[in-house]
Amino acid sequence: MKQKDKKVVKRLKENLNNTEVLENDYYDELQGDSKSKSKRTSEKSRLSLKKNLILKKGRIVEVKSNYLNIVRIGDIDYPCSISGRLKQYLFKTKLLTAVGDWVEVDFTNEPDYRIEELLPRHNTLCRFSGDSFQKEIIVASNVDYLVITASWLMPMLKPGLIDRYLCIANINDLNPIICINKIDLCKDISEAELALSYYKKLDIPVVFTSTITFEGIQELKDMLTNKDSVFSGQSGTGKTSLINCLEPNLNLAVSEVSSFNEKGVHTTSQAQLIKWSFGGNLVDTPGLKTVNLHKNQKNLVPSVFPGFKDYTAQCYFRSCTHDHENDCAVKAAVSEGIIPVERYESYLRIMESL
Ligand SMILES: Nc1nc2c(ncn2[C@@H]2O[C@H](COP(=O)(O)OP(=O)(O)O)[C@@H](O)[C@H]2O)c(=O)[nH]1
Ligand SMILES: [Mg+2]
Ligand SMILES: [Zn+2]
Repeated sequence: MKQKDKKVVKRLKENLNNTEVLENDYYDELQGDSKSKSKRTSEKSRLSLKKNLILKKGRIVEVKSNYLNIVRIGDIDYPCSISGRLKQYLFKTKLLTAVGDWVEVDFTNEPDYRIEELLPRHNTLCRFSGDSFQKEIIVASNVDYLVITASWLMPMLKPGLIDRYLCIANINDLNPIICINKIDLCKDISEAELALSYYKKLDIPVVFTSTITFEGIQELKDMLTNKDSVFSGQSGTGKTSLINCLEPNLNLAVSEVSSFNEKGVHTTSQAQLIKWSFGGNLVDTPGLKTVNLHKNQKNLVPSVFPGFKDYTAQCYFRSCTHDHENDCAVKAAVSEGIIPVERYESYLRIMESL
């Protein structure tokens, strides 16, 4: 154990003097990414679960703080605290729980509702704190779709940005949907089809929409029905308009709230799970503009870049970066015209930026 970690463990032990936790458990929590951490937490917490609790399964729809979570059980939202037992396993994460988490709530001391168990997360959508620590922050968990929102014009379609979001979707285990909005501004639809053909060939769902002519709105709604989705994309592409179009009654404060208010004071702008009337949920995440690729994820990009997966296995070097290496299946596919050179250049730009 590193000296620095030893100090942290000592301090944590002092804070938790009533609880029995193995030193290894502390060390565990200092390691690994949020996803594996949450899995371990869930496993360990189950081992020490108290008896005779009245547990009901629910889903976190809002995280107000580490002390107050809103949990939806059936159709009712309950304010819940987190049991001390659970906290001890989660101490190293900035926020213990995330919107979208499935949890078990104890009703023994009603109306003092307490989260006693965190069920394993299927996936987590993470971003990295802006400060120099670049700490991983879970924006939401158990999300089905990342709706990558771009506009045909104003702002102009940037396939390079779509590539970046597709990498993020792959890394986070989210299913992508590419939504090209403002299609009313496209004079010739075959141009748009051509621009997106690479992704369509990869079986990534692409939908062309307009919140003015309503083209594609029903198609998008059908895709999102009974699923949990998060919209992400450059500002001005029409995310708020699309959401209000899908759910006119919502009239969202779809919050592109920056994390600083006018006075420059930091406001917590947490995610929220909002029910669609047609089934499923919208994950409204004010901070999602900052979802980004982290430099520690650079080694993943050669395999998660859209369309590269099948080639990566055929490269001579197992950790081929498809750049300077000989015998590279990706570069071969580019020279044969199977992978468009624009996509390959986009890949190189992403790699260079990390
Ligand atoms: N032409 C056109 N403009 C749109 C469409 N959807 C949204 N807009 C406009 O694009 C601008 C940005 O929309 P907004 O929903 O705020 O984008 P957001 O920043 O991604 O949430 C607004 O002026 C909208 O009126 C569309 O389908 N076609
Ligand atoms: Mg908006
Ligand atoms: Zn290669």
